[in-house]
Amino acid sequence: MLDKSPRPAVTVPNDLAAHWMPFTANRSFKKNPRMLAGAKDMHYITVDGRKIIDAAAGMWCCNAGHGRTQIAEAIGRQAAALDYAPPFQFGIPQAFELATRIADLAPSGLDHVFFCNSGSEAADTALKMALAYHQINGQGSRTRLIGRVRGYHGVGFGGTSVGGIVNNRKLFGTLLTGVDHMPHTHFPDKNAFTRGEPEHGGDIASELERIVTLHDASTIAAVIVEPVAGSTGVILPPKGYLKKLREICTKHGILLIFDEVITGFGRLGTPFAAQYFDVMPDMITTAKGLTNGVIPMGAVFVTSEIHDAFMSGPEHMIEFFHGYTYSGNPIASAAALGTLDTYKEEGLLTRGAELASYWEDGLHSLKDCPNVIDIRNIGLIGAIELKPIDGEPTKRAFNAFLKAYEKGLLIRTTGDIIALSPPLIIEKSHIDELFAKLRDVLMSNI
Ligand code: PXG
Repeated sequence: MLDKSPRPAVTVPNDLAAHWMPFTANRSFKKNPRMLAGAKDMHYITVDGRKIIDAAAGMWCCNAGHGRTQIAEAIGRQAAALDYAPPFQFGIPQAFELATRIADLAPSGLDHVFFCNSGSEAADTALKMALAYHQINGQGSRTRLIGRVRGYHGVGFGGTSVGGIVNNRKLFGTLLTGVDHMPHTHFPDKNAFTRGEPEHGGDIASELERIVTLHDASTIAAVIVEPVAGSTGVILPPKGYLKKLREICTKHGILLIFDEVITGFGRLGTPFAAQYFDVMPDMITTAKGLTNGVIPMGAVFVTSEIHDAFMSGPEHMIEFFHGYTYSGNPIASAAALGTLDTYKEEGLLTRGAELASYWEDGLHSLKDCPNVIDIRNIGLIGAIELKPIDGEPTKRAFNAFLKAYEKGLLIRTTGDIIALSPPLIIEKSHIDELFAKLRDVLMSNI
């Protein structure tokens, strides 16, 4: 029998059972929920009115901080004027304007943009484009996709297949066939406590050459990597590594895809990591910071060479059989345009460069705290790796996460690593506050 009795209007529901939360320890959360009710600039407000400083930009997305009126107003105006438009065979001016503006921010050559709704969809879109491109180009034998151990490209079957985090893969069957993985670039023995790009390990890029020799270049479509790996706990590219990958891909006609879902839109102090490292990929995938995290949206940037290869055949025919109901959605496009205006007016896409050394100094000042086995940083990204508790991996970092929340600090943890990626509006005083709180956490017997 359905219970049709009216429910009282409550701010926080008593029953948390129905919502199966993503990437969350559901039972632990529901015993002791962490509920957020508001956010402004650098802070969240909990349902019980506590102020929490955001050291994670939500989850690597709110680069302009929270509660930005320009974005909210752009969304409101767009919802009133045109709420939804079919994106197949129809267009809206905002999506075209947005594509032009973000293509202008991207490294020159990446002149075309395909919209989707998330980083996962961006990864799957880029992989499908790579396969289709080679087919159209008369190289249909190029079907293999190469990812990297500890890589993260979202949770679609494509992204999961090229991804390299075992817990994200192990329960999901055989995934895509014809996928191989390069080794990761984490060498704590040699690079621990490095500031910025690690000195050692760039040569590991030559493992790609070994993989090419094994399968033959004629079977390989694309290589996908995060320029800075985020989800796995911040792994940096050693000096020369990305350039070497580019050289090997170029030599063998393999497309190079940079997954810039976390590095795109200013995280390293340049609009994209490709510019920071001065390495030009054939495609870039983005999401998160594109709309300041406010509305789901992703985008894949491609070179004219790739785009133009599709623009053949009869003109009345669809060129690429791919797309989403919400590709270039009006509200998402408006949110992204409002976000870009905010980034531009406040110089946020390059602000990280000004703050990086102050950030680095604050982060590395935690070196003396107990159980800290590595600290690494680049742009406005930081990571603190903790010594695991014997026999209980991940617990120490999770304890730190809980303790931080208690003390008014929001961080991300993965494995035994604390990852930090604050909004790019952060001030030096916030950096001081954040690391003082974190010191307090690390000193508190976690
Ligand atoms: N690629 C990369 C590089 C990412 O970091 C995705 C793809 C997937 O994006 P969507 O929008 O489908 O979630 C991501 C997502 C973390 C963390 O704590 C990072 C992500 C997601 C969840 C947690 O580092 N990034």
